[in-house]
Amino acid sequence: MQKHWWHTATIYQIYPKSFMDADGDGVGDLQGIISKLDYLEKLGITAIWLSPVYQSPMDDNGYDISDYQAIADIFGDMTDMEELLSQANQRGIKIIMDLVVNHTSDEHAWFIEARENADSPERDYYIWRDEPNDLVSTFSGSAWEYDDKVGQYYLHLFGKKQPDLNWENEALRQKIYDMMNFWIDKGIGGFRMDVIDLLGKIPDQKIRENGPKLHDYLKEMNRASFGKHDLLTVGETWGATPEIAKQYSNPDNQELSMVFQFEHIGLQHKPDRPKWDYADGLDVPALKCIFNKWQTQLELGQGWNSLFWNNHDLPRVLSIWGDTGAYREKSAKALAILLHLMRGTPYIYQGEEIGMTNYPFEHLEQVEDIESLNYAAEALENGENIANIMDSIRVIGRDNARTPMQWSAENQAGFSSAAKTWLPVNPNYESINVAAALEDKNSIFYTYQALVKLRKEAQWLVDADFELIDTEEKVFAYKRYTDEETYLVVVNLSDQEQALKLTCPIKETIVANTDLDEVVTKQTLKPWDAFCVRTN
Ligand code: TEU
Repeated sequence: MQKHWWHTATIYQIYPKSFMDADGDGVGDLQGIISKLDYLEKLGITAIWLSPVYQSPMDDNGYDISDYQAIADIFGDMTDMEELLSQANQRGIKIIMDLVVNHTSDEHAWFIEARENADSPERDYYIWRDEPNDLVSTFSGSAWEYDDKVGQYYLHLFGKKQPDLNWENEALRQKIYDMMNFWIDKGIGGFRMDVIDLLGKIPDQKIRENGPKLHDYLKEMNRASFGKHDLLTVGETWGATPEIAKQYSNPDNQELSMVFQFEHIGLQHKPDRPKWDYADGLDVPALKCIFNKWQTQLELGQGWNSLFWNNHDLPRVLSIWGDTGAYREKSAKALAILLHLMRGTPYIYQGEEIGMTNYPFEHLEQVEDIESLNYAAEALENGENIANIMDSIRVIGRDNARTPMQWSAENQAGFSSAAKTWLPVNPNYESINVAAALEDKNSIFYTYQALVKLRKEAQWLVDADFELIDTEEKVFAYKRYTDEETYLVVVNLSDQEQALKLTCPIKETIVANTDLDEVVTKQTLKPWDAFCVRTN
């Protein structure tokens, strides 16, 4: 198998509005990110996945792009972007851009021209129909919006201000590849591809994900842009199975490096229910089955996994699956150890490395996220009571991941000098912040730092096979083994003691959040105990 830099990389996701505000307007910006590169270098990450910074009316915080080759004013300008690239590269950090090409903003010049001029080439860049069908938007309501000027409906699988692009149009596809090359020429490290599995949609047949031409488009995109360079490409694919993930990520297919699969994230809500109908607690046996499937079915050389608990669309993992009370630090380390020692490329979402938690949202007025707001409006219309709606938003709404990064115990958590930030700072910032984490040698931060370093240095993390070990229900244990070595990873995913039979002698401790001697003597795991050892 050809080795790439991203096989041993850990990626750090930045949500620009919430990372660091340098100009004091209450919103994060590029200069803010630049000012924190030393911190990221200390953490040791190889690349930053930068959520969108392009020009945008920010209806969906930048996932609604009005110019792919310009920077949003609130974040800075192209000079700042170039400075970020060069300052990051000097520290050995690559920048992965977010590629949002399923849709544009309705304020993109293409859409404006498409609406105004029936004869323009741009008209066919979007998807128009005389009559809507019953496709619904991910952000509630019909996926079709009537346009007065055109006298037809356009498709929007997300917000009304996010019209879907028509990938059947060859000229449009070429424009996208040209835009990708513009960024590649600037020296970026790759692309994270927003809802990439929707590109092959056939709205008339109500096919959204995994349409028949999807992989042709990706092969074409690969040939026309990143294929000639050693870049990381990761597709966001909510509907991927291991079989589908192999189609994307098998090197022979020349499509993408890897995809984000969301099967484990599906455990956050009740089966076959909308995400708002969240599940109580973590179904550990189900989680084990899912990771076992992905780890064993994406064989080395035939596919590659990405590993994540968090992103900007998800609740904070500690709040939904970990512990935010007495075991906050321990459960954060346990979840990190579980994830980072599997095969794949791990992703850390800003604040995860210091154990940030959900925000205690109480009123709808505190909510910014379009998905949550549209859901609330629809649910209220259907007679749902506001307390239940707020309960769902508090547990699973996207704004939980988007409150400002907590840098210190100072005003606004050191994120901004503004009196009011775009989303409020979590009131727990006085104890949960970067400054405190850096001072404490036992903090979550240093466990992440150790895992990132291990990922760079330990070849077995790439090569070794995975085998799930049968244990107590709430214990997640697996082996990674090569011909020469065997590593054992054991994680207690509960706040109860668990029995453990350690049969092999420990040759070397790789990482642990607990006193291993005690575990061995008592053959018992304390709440949230986690470790990795080499057993031969
Ligand atoms: O997310 C895709 C997507 O489907 C999400 O809306 C997701 O399903 C939802 O948040 C989970 O409930 C991507 C981006 O990551 C997201 O931020 C964008 O809003 C969306 O695409 C549209 O670009």
